[in-house]
Amino acid sequence: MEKRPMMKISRRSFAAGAGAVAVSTFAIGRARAAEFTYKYANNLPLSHPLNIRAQEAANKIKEETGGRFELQIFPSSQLGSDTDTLGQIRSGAVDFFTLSGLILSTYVPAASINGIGFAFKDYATVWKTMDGKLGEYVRAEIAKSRSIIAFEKIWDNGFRQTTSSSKPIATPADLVNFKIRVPPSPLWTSMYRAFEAAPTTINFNEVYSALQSKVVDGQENPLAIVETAKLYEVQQYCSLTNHMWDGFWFLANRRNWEALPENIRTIVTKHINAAAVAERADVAKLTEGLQKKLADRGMKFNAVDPAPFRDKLKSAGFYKEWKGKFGDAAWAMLESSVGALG
Ligand code: X2X
Repeated sequence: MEKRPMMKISRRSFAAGAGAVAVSTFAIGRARAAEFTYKYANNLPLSHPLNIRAQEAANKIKEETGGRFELQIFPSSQLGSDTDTLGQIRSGAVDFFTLSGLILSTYVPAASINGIGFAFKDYATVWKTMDGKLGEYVRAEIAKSRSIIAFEKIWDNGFRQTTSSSKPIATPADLVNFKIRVPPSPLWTSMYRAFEAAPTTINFNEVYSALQSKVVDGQENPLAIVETAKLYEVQQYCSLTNHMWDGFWFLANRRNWEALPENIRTIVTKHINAAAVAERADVAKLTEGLQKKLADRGMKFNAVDPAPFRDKLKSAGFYKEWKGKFGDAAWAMLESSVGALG
């Protein structure tokens, strides 16, 4: 077969050709820039299952929308504290935000109802409740705000445990005057006041340094947070109080959400809700091995009998106070799932 003559290319035409390739590549690159780039903020470390599943969902959404929609994830309170970011999701400066209902309650009071102390005894009850009527009720209350909406499936934060740099918490007496950090939420402050503790409101992005500098002696969070936020470096004791189950609503700024084409919203909704359900399983699996892992890191664990703590909240009028705040109908919905409280 006759060989094709080698083409003689002048230096000038080679440069022009290379330049053309570069421009077209750039142009293609530009062409691939998403039509919709939305910002999602959260307060958790990149290593937490929430961020792992969120990134997986973002990749699936980009692929299924043919590159039209890009979800940019900003973990670890990069765009501001929870309090700041709640203002940003309301204004639309941020498009999505995962936030505990108890912190959201500063804007939507009903959203803290799942945080009632010792309400949930296990995960089966949590999901029956949050994927059922009470979850539906809270999302409807969030929608009434007009500026934000919540996706159907709440993400798992977990059952909260009490950590300390000074002592184990074994009975309610150990909480008296205990300097404990709480997230910015009236219910959290109210519960620790009922225990006669000394609660200090601190956003999560400042918790590590507050514990390190002994501004507070303790805090309370699920083991997955104690691990991924490395709180074991500044806390020596972990008391298994299981005093609250907490979750993260995946919130959207309503105006920015409704500006998306319906077919894009359908794809985003599908993958975000699927990610929430997968994250729940991840947190449960991660938590299984964490007590041993954290003990190996030097944390001292103690089991806790919840009954005296519940009795203390009852005698302090905590349950009565919050039944009055949430109203009889919402309280009845909660008790129909978890049993009589207080
Ligand atoms: O602030 C906390 O303690 C955290 C991370 O659990 C919440 O977002 C409620």
